[in-house]
Amino acid sequence: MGRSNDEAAAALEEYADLFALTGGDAFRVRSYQKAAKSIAGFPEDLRSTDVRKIPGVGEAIAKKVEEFLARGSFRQLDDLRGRVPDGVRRLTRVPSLGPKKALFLFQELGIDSPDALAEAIRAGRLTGLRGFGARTEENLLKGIEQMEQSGRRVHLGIAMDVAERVMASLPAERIAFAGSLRRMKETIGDIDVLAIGPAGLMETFVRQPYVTEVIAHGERKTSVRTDRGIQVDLRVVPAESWGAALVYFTGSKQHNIRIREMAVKKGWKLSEYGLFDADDQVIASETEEDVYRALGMSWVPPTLREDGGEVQAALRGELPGLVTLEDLKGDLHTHTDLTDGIASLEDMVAAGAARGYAYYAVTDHAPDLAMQRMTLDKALEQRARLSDLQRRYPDMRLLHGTELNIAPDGSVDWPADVLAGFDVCVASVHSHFGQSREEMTRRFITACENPHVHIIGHPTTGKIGKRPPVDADWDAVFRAAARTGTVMEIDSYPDRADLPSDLVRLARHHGVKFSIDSDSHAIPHLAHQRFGIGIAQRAWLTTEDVVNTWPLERLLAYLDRP
Ligand code: DGT
Ligand code: CA
Ligand code: CA
Ligand code: ZN
Repeated sequence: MGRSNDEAAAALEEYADLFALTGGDAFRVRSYQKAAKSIAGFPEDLRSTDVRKIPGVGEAIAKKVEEFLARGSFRQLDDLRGRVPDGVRRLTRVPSLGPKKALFLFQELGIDSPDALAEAIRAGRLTGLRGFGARTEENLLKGIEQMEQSGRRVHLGIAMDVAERVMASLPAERIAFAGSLRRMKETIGDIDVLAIGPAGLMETFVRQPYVTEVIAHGERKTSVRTDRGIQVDLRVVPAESWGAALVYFTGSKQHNIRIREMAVKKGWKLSEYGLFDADDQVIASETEEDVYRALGMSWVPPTLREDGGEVQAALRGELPGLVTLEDLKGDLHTHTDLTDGIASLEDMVAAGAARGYAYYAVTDHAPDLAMQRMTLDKALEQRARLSDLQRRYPDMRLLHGTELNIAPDGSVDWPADVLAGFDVCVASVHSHFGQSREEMTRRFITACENPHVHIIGHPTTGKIGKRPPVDADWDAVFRAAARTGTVMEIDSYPDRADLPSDLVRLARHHGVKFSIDSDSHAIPHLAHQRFGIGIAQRAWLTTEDVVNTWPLERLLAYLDRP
């Protein structure tokens, strides 16, 4: 996906926000949002396509996009930016606030930024206002805090995009990313790139079009800010210490400290240049394997390097055989344009087949998410189309599924006899995020106990930098999931990353199984499973733990659909 797609989509989304904020027609707001999604998910670069070919892009939007491509903005956007202070726009992004309330606060109380809102809540200025109870105020404060914390960190999808662009733009002899990105953390503070020569590499780097600011410019280390906000540190390292540098800059800091202790115990020194004996003679430095082997350990996969027991396991030669992308045999959570996806059933299925899957589940939304206008008739019609399509794909089993909504009391959309007709039922929370911990826990347990619910989708429902995870007693939820054989999803969509790896590890401890799904709303999203694999590896999962690595028969038996 070309970056002009992402940027144009972001501009349209901003325009939709501002348009809604200034009282614009809700139908048009939706059409801008839809077009933004459509553009972001369009597989070809905008600059080499006729924008009008993209679904959801009519003449008026096409003109705006073309103007955006020509000069980085469009007239109507400039206009609205002029009318709404920047702080108010940031205010709309406070999780659980939303544009209507944000504008109300701005007009009635002059609150013009997230900081100003926090201050007003603490000073009790919102007390007694309609729609702002004590629980709401508490959630708003939590949201503001979360926004500040994650403000400078970006999700893995953005960081990976930037890193790949940086690496492709530099004529290095050897280049790789390290740091939290290589460890596949859910959020990334800055991107660390290591390179070997040639002379002049740093000069080439600072001249790249994605560089918006040069923070530090040296021959060994250069740091820049990029047009996606995130900082990139480029380090040029000597060829003979490539392995030691990779170990050092991959981290984590805690992992480094742990292995440096081992070196010290042997009377050695470990640095970014190598492992050295007491006489400063190099013992190992060229490859990571050499360094770990000299310390008496097997090579540790980067996703495990968090000082979570991996060093002890590597010393004993007992590291787990981690699940890999190649192990995945299918996807159990995907959407089509019948609800909020942008590609047709036929196109999504073809894309799944192109990935070599043994099975592929279509799980469009169910009726309680009223916005999606789903009906039983539409679902059944889709089922018929899917079984027609099946004839074209002898090597891939098509599963007809649905993504149900878990109501506040834990019930789901359809009656049991309708649910029984689906091959796969994913059930997710899409509303009432602010329930108390007790209510939320009960809600999830009730959903797990429903014999027709196979998978809990994006369980914490958090969105990185946008919406905090819901509060639940996860130990109790995971115990219920293990007892009922309910699968917990690892939603690979990088702004969700849900479950996150720490909760996956906890769930695994309770005996829960997982499915690593893309939650695709467009064809390019299918590739997001690689981020879910990162989460799974960080939680030490093997193929035994992940149901969509299993052969079809075993999967169906587990889902109880022989
Ligand atoms: P981030 O950027 O916040 O997402 O996390 P990292 O892990 O990428 O951290 P960063 O960029 O500060 O540093 C990259 C790696 O360099 C880090 O994972 C380990 C190594 N490193 C940095 N500072 C230290 C240090 O003071 N001691 C040791 N042992 N290693 C360090
Ligand atoms: Ca970093
Ligand atoms: Ca760094
Ligand atoms: Zn969902």
